[in-house]
Amino acid sequence: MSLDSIICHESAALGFPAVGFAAVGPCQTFDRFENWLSRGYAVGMDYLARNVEWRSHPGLVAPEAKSVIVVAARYTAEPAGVSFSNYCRGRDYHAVLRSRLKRLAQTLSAAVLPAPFVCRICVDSAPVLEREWAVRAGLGWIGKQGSLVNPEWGCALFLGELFVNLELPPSMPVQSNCGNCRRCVDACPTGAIQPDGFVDARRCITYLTIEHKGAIPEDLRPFMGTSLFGCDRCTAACPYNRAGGEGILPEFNPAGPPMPTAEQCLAMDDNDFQQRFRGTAVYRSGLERLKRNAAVAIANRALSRSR
Ligand code: B12
Ligand code: SF4
Ligand code: SF4
Repeated sequence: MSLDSIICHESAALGFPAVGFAAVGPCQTFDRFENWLSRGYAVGMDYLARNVEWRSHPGLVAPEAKSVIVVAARYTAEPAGVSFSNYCRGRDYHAVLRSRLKRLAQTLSAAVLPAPFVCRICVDSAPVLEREWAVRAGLGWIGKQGSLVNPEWGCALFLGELFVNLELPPSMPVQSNCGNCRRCVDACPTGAIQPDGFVDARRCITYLTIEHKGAIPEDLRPFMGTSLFGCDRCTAACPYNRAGGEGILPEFNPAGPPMPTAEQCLAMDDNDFQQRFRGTAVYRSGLERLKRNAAVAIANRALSRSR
């Protein structure tokens, strides 16, 4: 079997419904990233403004890499009627994708023997423009809300990469197919999605509930509704998302213990928080922010009842 067939076969066996390859080279949209930063859209995510030029070429983070293997893992896009985004309602995707990519790397290492195999795994863990690499590896196109949209699976996807010292045949690019649709743009309550496709994180509920430190700006609180962690609105709106659970990894299966209500979050102590959220994406953000979000959600609910 050829190396690319081995990778495709093994990726599917590891539960990645989409995989593709791109040759390592300069990033094509680094200027877009710099433009996004210069407009202040990264707001309190200081780590994005550090070592900015590293994102301009993967060779700076993985010097021996010749190709990048990009995989996508599916999570559910179906509205669940809870205030936690679907993407955090299972195990932390960083750990889940990383451990499966390690297995893919082991398979590859054995397949290329006796040649040396060098690789770097990335799941939002290195200064890499992951969406650009997903487009270049033929996994889909950038939708109007800024997400990678796969024609078969939609946009409720996590991305992960393996930078490898192997020459792999680059995948065919996929043509953008949003057409006149603008459901995601219309679904965004805060106007965070700009006409040129940038997301102004200062107005994005995902940023505000997960990354933002300190109080939520008062003018944006009403738009959060009852959101406690993340926001699915622009993802869930996309007609390319597939119904049903096909291809969703068991770790991301939302049929786990019920998510707490805003009142239950407010009543949590550190111990309760650790018990409920250790190993999930919520854990990274901490109890203090969750309680802050819960207070906003409760106030919003009270306000909407009194109207
Ligand atoms: C910072 C960040 C955020 C910020 C800012 C988001 C943003 N749109 O910029 C906040 C906190 C708001 C956020 C929110 C979410 N995020 Co986020 N986030 C990131 C992170 C760490 C960096 C993104 C970044 O650099 N943004 C700056 C902008 C300018 O870059 P960009 O969005 O990557 O856009 C590039 C492409 O669009 C490219 N491009 C545009 N057109 C074209 C055309 C071609 C041909 C090519 C080649 C490239 C290209 O140009 C841009 C610059 O390179 C990445 C992980 C990573 N290291 O890449 C995850 C990541 C983008 N996030 C992800 C997810 C899942 C989300 C949420 C859905 C989570 C949620 N449910 O709450 C939301 C979606 C919000 C949205 N509409 O984007 C996934 C995306 C999966 C996907 N299907 O695209 C990533 C890749 C993490 C992962 N490993 O899975 N996120
Ligand atoms: S995640 Fe929510 S707030 Fe952010 S761009 Fe999408 S719809 Fe708007
Ligand atoms: S909702 Fe429509 S415009 Fe937005 S990404 Fe999906 S197809 Fe494109």
